Amino acid sequence: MDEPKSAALPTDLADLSPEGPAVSVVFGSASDWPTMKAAVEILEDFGVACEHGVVSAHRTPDRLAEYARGAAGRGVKVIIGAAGGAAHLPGMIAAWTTLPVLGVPIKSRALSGVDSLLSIVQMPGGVPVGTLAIGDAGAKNAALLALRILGSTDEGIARKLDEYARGHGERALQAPLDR
Ligand code: RP5
Repeated sequence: MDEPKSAALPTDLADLSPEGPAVSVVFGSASDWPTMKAAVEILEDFGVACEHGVVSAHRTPDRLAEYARGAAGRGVKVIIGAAGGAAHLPGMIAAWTTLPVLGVPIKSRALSGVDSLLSIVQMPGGVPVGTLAIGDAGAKNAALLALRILGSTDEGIARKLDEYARGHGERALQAPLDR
């Protein structure tokens, strides 16, 4: 059986499949994709269906509202939102939906992602965004955290997460120490 591949979001959201995948990975710009590709790859490795694409809080605000408002109804369970600089994307998604939203601060050119981190983490009480680390580690952990959320009700995913954790534990101990 073919592993599920992540579907790219269409330019016009009217063309979205009415049945969405379990996880959505959206980001503010195509320039965020080199970082966020890692999240999509992990979800694909776990055989979890996802979709990915650009949704910008500032450049496409109507698209953001339409996408976020429709996600739960399409069956999406977790949304990963990544943005850099004035990184309002995950917070605005969390304003439009009660699905769990995980925010990845992109390492920005001007301030190395500290701006992105502070923009994402300082949500007002009542509108939660789970904020990950800046950059590559954040992208990877967002996917793993999404899998842990799904794994709380899906034994197959929980089992794969156990195997994954054992694997990186073994790799950590076997890594050669140069002298
Ligand atoms: C944000 O602005 C994006 O998430 C991106 O990280 C940042 C810079 O975007 P570009 O100018 O590279 O398109 O909205």
